Amino acid sequence: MSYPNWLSQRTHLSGNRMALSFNEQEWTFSEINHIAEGYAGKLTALGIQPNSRVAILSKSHPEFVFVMYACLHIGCEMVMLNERLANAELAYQIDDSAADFVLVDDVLKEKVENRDPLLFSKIKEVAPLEFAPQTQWEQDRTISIMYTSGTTGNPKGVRQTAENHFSSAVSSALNIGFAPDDVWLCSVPLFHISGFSILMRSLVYGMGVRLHEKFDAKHSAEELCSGKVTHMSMVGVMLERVLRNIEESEMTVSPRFKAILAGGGPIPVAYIKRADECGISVLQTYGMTETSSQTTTLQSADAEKKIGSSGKPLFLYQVKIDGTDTPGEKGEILIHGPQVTPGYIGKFADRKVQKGGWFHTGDVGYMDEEGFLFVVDRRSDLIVSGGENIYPAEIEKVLLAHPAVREAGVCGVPNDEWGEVPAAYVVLNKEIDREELLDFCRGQLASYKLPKSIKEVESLPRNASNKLLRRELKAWN
Ligand code: S0N
Ligand code: AMP
Ligand code: MG
Ligand code: MG
Ligand code: MG
Repeated sequence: MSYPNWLSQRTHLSGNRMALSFNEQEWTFSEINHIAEGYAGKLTALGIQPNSRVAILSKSHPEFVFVMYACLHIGCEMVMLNERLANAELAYQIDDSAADFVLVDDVLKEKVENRDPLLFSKIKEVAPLEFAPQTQWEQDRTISIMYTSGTTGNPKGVRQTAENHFSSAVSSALNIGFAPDDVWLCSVPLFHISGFSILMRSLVYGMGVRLHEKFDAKHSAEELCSGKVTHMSMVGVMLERVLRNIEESEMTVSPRFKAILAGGGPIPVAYIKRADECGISVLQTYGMTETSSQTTTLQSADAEKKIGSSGKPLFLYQVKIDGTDTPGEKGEILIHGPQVTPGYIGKFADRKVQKGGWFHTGDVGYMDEEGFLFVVDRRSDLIVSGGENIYPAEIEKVLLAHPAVREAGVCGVPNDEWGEVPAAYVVLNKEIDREELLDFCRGQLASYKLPKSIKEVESLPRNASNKLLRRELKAWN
């Protein structure tokens, strides 16, 4: 099975509609398609071909979108790099993905030294070769690869195919609805599925995307009130900041604004109530990189009576609780549907992602009598800080590499701003200044992963087979 090239098809069907807007500039689908074809000719001249694996590191601005759409036209697999990561973390992903090319926004070039990056400025200067876009996209074509942290401390590269993205976009529209003049505000990162899925919806629906280079709560609040946008995706901390801006200003939310899609982690019920007071409907969603964004979403009509729930599965999807059909009984959340990744790449390429046709999320939840999903606990030990995932093992590994550290244990602790943040406990060989230890971590970990506290202890809680008991660490806080 194949799809027609989405960019070409979208241009053919609704070329005059607004595709992208950034600051004061706007591009229609015809314009963006033309620009993307131009970039594709340049990338072809640089040696990029169908099936090339291309890692991309960029800030959120139109050029990033042009480059990605050019890669779509050529038929590349795009490895989406997180600009917040430390150089060592990026190097791991570039190596693990065996990327043929690394395309880099000039302002981020220091992050990928010695990687022979193709800078955006260089791409722009190249004389293009003759280029004809692929006409058909195989359903199982890998469009994007996103790294998600893993229990062992080694991130896993998740494949997201054309079918995954297509079904995700269609299911989202069947749930949320869609009108031709909808505009989705994107200030979540384009390298996460939260942001990338907005581009996929744009191509599939012919919907406009309003792009912000960086999340700025005041700017976002103004957009919600100006009537320029109809939807916005957010994680909890963003929602809180935007609400505070609206509450503290004279502004009111435009009647044109339809909904906030809120996910990436639990959304405190208090935020949803505050949003309601501001006249904003919040659609709470449960999804992940492995499911190309939403799997369940709570309709605004159900928001009040099912507050705290992540809703029901979208039309094409199924969710069940492992080992039980009894409402209220907790267990691992299992997912089935065309949005589920076919698997990982690199080190984890052989790992089976489904058992008996079901993707095992590692998250714990229950269904109520009416089939609404409540997520009660995250995959083992996963810390979600402001929508960014952190596994304790990533931090422990780095701490242990320091000669002064004999043992290290990390767990998540509740935090008002970020939801949860990492806290570290160390057994030392010799005295060391906390700041020195943090500096050591700083070179190897993204700054959001730096432990918010490091406490020295005599020993760490372990079971009979010497396994670290992170749950007990948690209780120490
Ligand atoms: C919340 C954000 C915007 C905060 O970043 P901000 O304020 O721009 O920070 P900076 O100015 O860059 O840095 C200032 C200091 O703050 C630290 N910091 C930044 N972010 C974090 C963080 N997350 N946790 C802890 N600290 C953080 C910096 O390190 C810096 O510190 P110093 O000064 O010490 O260096 C930003 O974090 C953000 O964009 N978060 C959202 C990320 C995201 O989108 N996550 C979702 C990932 N999940 C998915 O994509 C699957 C779910 C999904 O698809 C979805 C999710 C949401 C909505 C819809 C969907 C959907 O299904 O469609
Ligand atoms: P990622 O793929 O990196 O975005 O991580 C997805 C993980 O975030 C899920 O497996 C959950 O652990 C967590 N998560 C996402 N949405 C929710 C939600 N609505 N409630 C609780 N946890 C969530
Ligand atoms: Mg992740
Ligand atoms: Mg107000
Ligand atoms: Mg050591």
